[in-house]
Amino acid sequence: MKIKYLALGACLSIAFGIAGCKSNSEQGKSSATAAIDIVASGNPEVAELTGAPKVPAPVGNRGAKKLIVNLVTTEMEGIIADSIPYTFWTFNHTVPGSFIRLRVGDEVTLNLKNEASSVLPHNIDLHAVTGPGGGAAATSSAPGKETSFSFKAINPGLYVYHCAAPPVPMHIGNGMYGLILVEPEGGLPKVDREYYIMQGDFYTKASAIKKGLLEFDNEKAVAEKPDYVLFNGKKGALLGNNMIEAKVGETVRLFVGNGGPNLTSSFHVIGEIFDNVYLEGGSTISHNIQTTVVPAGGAAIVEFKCEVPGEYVLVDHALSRAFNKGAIGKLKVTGEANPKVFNAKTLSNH
Ligand SMILES: [Cu+2]
Repeated sequence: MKIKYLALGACLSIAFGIAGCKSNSEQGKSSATAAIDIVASGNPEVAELTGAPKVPAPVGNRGAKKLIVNLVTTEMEGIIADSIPYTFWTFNHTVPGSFIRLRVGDEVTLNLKNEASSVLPHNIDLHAVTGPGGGAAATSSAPGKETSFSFKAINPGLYVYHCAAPPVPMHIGNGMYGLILVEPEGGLPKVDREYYIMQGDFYTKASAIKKGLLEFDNEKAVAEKPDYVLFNGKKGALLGNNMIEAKVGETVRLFVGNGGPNLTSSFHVIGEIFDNVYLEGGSTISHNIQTTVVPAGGAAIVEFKCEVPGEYVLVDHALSRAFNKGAIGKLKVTGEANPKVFNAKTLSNH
């Protein structure tokens, strides 16, 4: 009798499990389909864009809008580590490129200008875009030229964008990537602090043109053996005076992306546990996660409350990358000690 009930229970839970899965996937598709019919109102406005680790203001409760996103592609010298210059290729002069923040139903006109001083054509493939190449062919821009296309954001999530001009690994390897967030209707839940962090792997060799300058090394890239693995395009971008900050009692949300071009990140904050992770930047939220996978060309949103003051180390937990190649940063949490949660005791030496 008992066994019969157990079997019946198992059958029912399997049946409901399958039904649940089905309705979830259908839900995702139908919400994207429904988003096509959301009316974006008002005159077009220029979108607020920010450089890492800052993010634009949350969308909150606003309706869908018409937005203009202006991006410029550049080839420029910057510092990769310890005063060492490197020829970066960028969106809006920074690595990663500007953070773009939308809501579902927004209608975006994306203007891409390739600076006249560029040597090569550039373009943009936004993973948030439904359409051929994510916009890559539509935005292919020769030096000095500007292109434009429009799209409607129909799937919520945190997405990577990158240059897709050939050779693509070289354009990405030089820093041509960034994040675009599409918030759901009503916005993401409010938190106290939000930051933009993007990992990338860099392959370098001495420039033949200028002494001391480093440039992209294709052989190392093909072998997937980077010299640097960095957060926000520079060794120490999140260390010293550049640490990100929070106070005890605050909730922190990190928008974490990985430009690659090659390595998958094992993103971890030493001494913290992620209360929430939007897995792969999508709509499934997992809880109590120690380390989350951020694939090349992918993202994750992590959230945690800061209960104890101190310095928390952000790493790619493939730790040689953190301690030998630069994938390390810090979050500084200030405020009252919280001995109920953490209490360090000094013992005598006897
Ligand atoms: Cu490019």
